Amino acid sequence: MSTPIPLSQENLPQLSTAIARPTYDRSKLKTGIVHIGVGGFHRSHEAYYTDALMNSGDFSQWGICGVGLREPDRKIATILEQQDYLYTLIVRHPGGKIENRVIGSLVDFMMGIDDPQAVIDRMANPDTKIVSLTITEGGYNVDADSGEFDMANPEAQHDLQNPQQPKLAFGYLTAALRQRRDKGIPAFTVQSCDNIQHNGNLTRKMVLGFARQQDPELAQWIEREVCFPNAMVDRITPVTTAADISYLEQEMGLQDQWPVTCEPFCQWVIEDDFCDGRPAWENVGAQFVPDVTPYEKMKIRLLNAGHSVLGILGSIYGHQTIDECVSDELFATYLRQFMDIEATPVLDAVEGIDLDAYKDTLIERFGNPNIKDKLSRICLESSSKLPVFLIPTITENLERGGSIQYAALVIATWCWYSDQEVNQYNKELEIIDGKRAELHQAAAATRDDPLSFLRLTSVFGELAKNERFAKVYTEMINKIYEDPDVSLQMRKIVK
Ligand code: CS2
Repeated sequence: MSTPIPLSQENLPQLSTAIARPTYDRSKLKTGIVHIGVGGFHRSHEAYYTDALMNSGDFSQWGICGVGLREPDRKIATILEQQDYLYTLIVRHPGGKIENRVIGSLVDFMMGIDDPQAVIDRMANPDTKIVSLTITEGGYNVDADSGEFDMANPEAQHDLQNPQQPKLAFGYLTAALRQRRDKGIPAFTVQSCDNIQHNGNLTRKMVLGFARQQDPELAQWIEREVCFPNAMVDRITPVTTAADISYLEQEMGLQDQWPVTCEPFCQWVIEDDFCDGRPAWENVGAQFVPDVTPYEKMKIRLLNAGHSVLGILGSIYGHQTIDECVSDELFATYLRQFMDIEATPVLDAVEGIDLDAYKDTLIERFGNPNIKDKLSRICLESSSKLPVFLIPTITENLERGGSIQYAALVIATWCWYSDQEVNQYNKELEIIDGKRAELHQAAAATRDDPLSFLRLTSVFGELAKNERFAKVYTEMINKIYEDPDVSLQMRKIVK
């Protein structure tokens, strides 16, 4: 077999015809979007939609400049630069069909730590109309007790003292908006693409929380001028593996150092609230609606929470991936009943959406055998995810006297998981969580105090004080500490 062709602008014409590629002239692209957090999800979602729009003919002003704020972003920065900011999206269908597409909408990448002023200048450039973010649920710097911007974070203090050398996204946004105001340039839109309910409102709250500390007048200007649209984002995007890279090399003759694999399903529901123009993403499948609330709640409480249910229970049981979980009948039944009995009764109706059909689709998507979505990715940063995805369902069910046991078992299992950090076969779990030490410490005290884990109010709020929950949870804790085979408890719960 011949040597694979390295991905670059120059080599595009030589690629196999089985790989779709940009049909537009990338050299004509201006940077209209600056994006912080160029992970797999940005590349399978916003950059994908924007590339599709460019292929449809609307291409010149919406090129994307990626920004990395931290040292671990250097790897993607280096690879993208070597590949002229091109990468391959490998869309894997459940039946085995694969679509390969080189995405051309990214046109530049900057590392904040190398030259923060250059990033601020790029954001402040009048060509930039939108600064978008995927900084993960934990990246919003929310103080868990007050719900306000956490000024106690040393990086926030740093940004306060060093406005032109920020570390946090909020420091950058504030510095760039100040520059625009001072130069009479209209404000850009700040667009969150993270999985958080009312992600735009939260972003506004955090930007204003920081800006008020630094410059109250600027904060007033931001409040008046900047739009923060809320949006629901969706596309399952597992972590890229060595097998994805060698698939392209061996079967497509293409050498791409960091492609992205994803499922065919893709959804983006956005509130049409942009202060300096926007791409016509509706022409390539995005939906603009007056209020995203019901859509985001449905997605977070069913898809993301469903993932977490399988992720925590499946990890302890010894499953490796989401599709492996749903091909196990007990797990599939448990998931569906969690969705029907606990998540759905506390959801609002979504006009035009059949919730039963949505849940059927979710189970099909989770079952896609070609998307090997690892449970370690699902459980990554659970301490930021569960308070958003799962705990509100429990709290609302407690208020209305609804069922709580499906979710309670997940929390009790998470305690054992955090305490032991192995699965039931004593195999070490891959745990990446900013609160790992705190979770471990709280969970390790369980034998003396069964509620010790639940008393972590920064994660669970006041759940430990709810008598009904505490009782159900304690019984489950006792059982799991007797025998960590979670299937025994799951069998008792499913109907
Ligand atoms: C997952 C999400 O990480 C998680 O918890 O549930 O990354 C999920 O795959 C995406 O939200 C799908 O849109």
